[in-house]
Amino acid sequence: MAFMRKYLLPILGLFLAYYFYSAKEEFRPEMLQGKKVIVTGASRGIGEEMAYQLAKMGAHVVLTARSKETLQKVVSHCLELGAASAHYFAGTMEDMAFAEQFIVKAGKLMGGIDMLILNHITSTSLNIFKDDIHHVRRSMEVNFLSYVVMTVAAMPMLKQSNGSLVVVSSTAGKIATPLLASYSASKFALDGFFSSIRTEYSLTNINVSITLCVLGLINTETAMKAISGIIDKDPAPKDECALAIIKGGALRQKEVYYDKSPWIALLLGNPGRQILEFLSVYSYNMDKFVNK
Ligand code: NAP
Ligand code: 4JX
Repeated sequence: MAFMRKYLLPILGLFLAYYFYSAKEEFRPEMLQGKKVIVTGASRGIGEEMAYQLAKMGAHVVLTARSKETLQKVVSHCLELGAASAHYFAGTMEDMAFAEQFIVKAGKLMGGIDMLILNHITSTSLNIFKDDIHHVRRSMEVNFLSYVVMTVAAMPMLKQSNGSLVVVSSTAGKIATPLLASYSASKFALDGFFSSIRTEYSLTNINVSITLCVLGLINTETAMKAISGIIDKDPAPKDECALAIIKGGALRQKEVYYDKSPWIALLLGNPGRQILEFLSVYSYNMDKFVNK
């Protein structure tokens, strides 16, 4: 009890004060003007919406997904909406060589990268997990491993621009979600990996922001088809969701919560985890790793 009164409560107080009173920068669409942005999974759904919003803000965009024809249409629409430039490279994120080469080519084409938005996922239906190991492997490779491969390839360019990495995840990457075990595992993996390297960057003075976007159910065609007849839940709109992701990345926020219910952000904020992460950092001596 004495320990709690002496240490834990003051720390919690300081932490909450910092959280609520630290000056928050306002988002302005001009922040994206002329910026060099990559969006994966951009042929439909939230990725397509993000491409259009970025185009309206005057960004340079390079898009990817598997379907060449659809990407061509999205790129044309981006140019109509005012993109500084718009290009695509089609390929599958099951192929790690494609994932890496895509980043190299996109970086060369734009002369650098300011923001990398990792958004694609492999197709997933709602099912009780029995024995589909192939889907577990594909989910981990497409939804997680390809994100890591692209991050590695983009990091020299993101360091150069003091840029932003944006990782699109889900509430299924924060809480247990029945019927979506493989998908949920791949989204939890994103949190473990990208939150850990975010702390490493902060401790070793690497100025690349990492934003993890925790989305609830969104009204994309894929999602509406997948839940039909199984879940009766009101989805949030994909255009507003796309803007929330871009804003979070531009403002260099650690996490973005976007869901129909405001309770999600409050309940998943997890002050226990934040305090433990904040405190654990003090036992590390990072001298050995700085500037390596
Ligand atoms: P979506 O509409 O199904 O779009 C998925 C995108 O990924 C498409 O552009 C698709 O294009 C691409 N893709 C699929 N397989 C691929 C592969 N093997 N290699 C490369 N690209 C591939 O998805 P969404 O609903 O917008 O979801 C976008 C993000 O939001 C995901 O990270 C998802 O986890 C997250 N999220 C969505 C919801 C929701 O309710 N919609 C909820 C929480 C989180 P091609 O088929 O042409 O390749
Ligand atoms: C069904 C359901 C219910 C998600 C987050 C989520 C994704 C999955 C499964 C959506 C796009 C899709 C197909 C709740 N949540 C979710 N899903 N919360 O990320 N779902 C569906 C729907 C992959 O491609 C509460």
